Amino acid sequence: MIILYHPKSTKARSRRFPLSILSIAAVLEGREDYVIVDGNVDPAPDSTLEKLGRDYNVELLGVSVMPGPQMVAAMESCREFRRRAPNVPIVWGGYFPSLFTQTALNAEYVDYAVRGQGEETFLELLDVVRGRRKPETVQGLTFKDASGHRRTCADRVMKGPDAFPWYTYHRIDASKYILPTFLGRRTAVHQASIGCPFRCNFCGVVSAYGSREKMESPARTEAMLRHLKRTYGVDSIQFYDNNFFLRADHARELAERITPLEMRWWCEARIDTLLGYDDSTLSAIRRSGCTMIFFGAESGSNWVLEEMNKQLRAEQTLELASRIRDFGIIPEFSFVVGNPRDPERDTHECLHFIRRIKKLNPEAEIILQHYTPVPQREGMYGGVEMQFPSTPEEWATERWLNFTLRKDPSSPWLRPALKRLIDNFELIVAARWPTVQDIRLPAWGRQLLKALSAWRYRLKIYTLPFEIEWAQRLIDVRKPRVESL
Ligand code: B12
Repeated sequence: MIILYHPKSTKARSRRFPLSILSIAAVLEGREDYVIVDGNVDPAPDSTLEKLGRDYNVELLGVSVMPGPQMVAAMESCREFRRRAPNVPIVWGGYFPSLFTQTALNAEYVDYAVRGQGEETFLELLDVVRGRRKPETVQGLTFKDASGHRRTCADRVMKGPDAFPWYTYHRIDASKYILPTFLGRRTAVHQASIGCPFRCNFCGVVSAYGSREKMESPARTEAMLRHLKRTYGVDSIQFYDNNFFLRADHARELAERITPLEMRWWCEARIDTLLGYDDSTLSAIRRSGCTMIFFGAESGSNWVLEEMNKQLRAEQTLELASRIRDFGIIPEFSFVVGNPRDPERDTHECLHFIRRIKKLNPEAEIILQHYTPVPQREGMYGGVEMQFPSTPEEWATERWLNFTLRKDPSSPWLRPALKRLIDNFELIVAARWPTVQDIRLPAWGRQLLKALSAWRYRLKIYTLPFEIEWAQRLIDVRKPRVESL
């Protein structure tokens, strides 16, 4: 028996298909005896793991680990599982071991770390634990040898989604993962590509997957969505792709294929890519149900965009904000504010830029994040020198959890007053234009927030917005962005 474990990563109301584990399950289906344990659904996953360990001959525990709270849950469960079943090997896969391979292996309870795409590596690792193959021959694997030394095998060349079987939705209780959002009553998730061809130096994807992107064929995406609609009544989709659109012909074909499904959908895209599409392609995308697109605008200053290696100009963001309005697609622009080279200048320029966007397109939604360097394969830190933790336990401390969640990165270059300015500005913009994504927000709450924030926004008075915080608590405003679900 093989256990695939997806530790708790989010609250029940934000639960989505655990695609990372479903993709490993897909290659085991029909050939191996396996079970999926999802901490987002199972209220006591550690007892389930323990019971499985007792009742079955478990050959391998495969754990999916994303940086942040999921890593903490993985750490606690694995520690406990190792104590109760010391002979069962444990492998970690996902973004945490891909980005922090050595750190993951510094835990006594992690025997193997899988870097990047996991399907084939996991199958080959099964041969290793069954004594049929030497670990050093498995691409994408890092392991501890008999004397405890770390051995890193060559990287695995990534394959496109079409090379692997469909997700095994039938092996989980799908109804638990299909929930209402502003897109529809039954929203599901799908990822129709892997990797990203850009090399923005603040993003972890390039370190985990290299700088290539492989896309699913439009025919397969259509077939999967059709299956989700027919079998589970799904009426809307959130695409997880890091970069949903790469080529106009692909986007056009996909849009035409999925139009008859009448689903509303959300995705992430690049500003420059979309600007390159002609009007008829953008209309086809809209007709196919595209409701909102998340764009990493990152900054309103070209010197910062260059620093981030974003390969984008701020003027392009303004152009897109205005053009996309004609097609009825809501843009959601994300900014990373407080660049360490000159955090004051960056912040002020960025806030000014956001005001220009709002003038061009008041519907545009704004997300502000504090600049947080992302360790890229234990070496580069987005241009900043920082000492990162060397064990999962240290990553689990409050200081580093806050850092990972970008809540309070405690960056030495971000003065508390500047951080407050960023947070207050975000709060006031969010109140002035409450997001359409908040389906729980009553009309009176929307009006109250708008009324309280309008004068502040107009007069640029961002300090001490207590009354808005109070109103948000009163209405129980949450941050219901699809992106952060
Ligand atoms: C969905 C998602 C979430 C969901 C998770 C929902 C769920 N199902 O539980 C939620 C919203 C909770 C979430 C939260 C966060 N996320 Co997130 N998330 C994603 C997203 C969009 C998709 C991940 C996914 O499912 N991909 C599809 C699957 C098929 O791919 P995969 O996960 O890479 O899995 C493959 C391999 O990694 C490997 N693998 C994975 N697991 C396993 C297990 C085994 C045993 C093996 C062998 C292999 C293996 O094989 C798989 C198939 O090839 C990615 C971006 C992206 N598109 O990848 C960001 C991403 C992973 N998230 C990220 C971050 C930063 C976070 C947060 C810290 C953000 C925040 N500020 O709050 C939080 C913390 C999460 C937590 N609680 O610990 C970063 C991670 C990199 C980094 N910078 O550290 C990413 C890459 C986004 C980004 N571009 O920055 N996230």
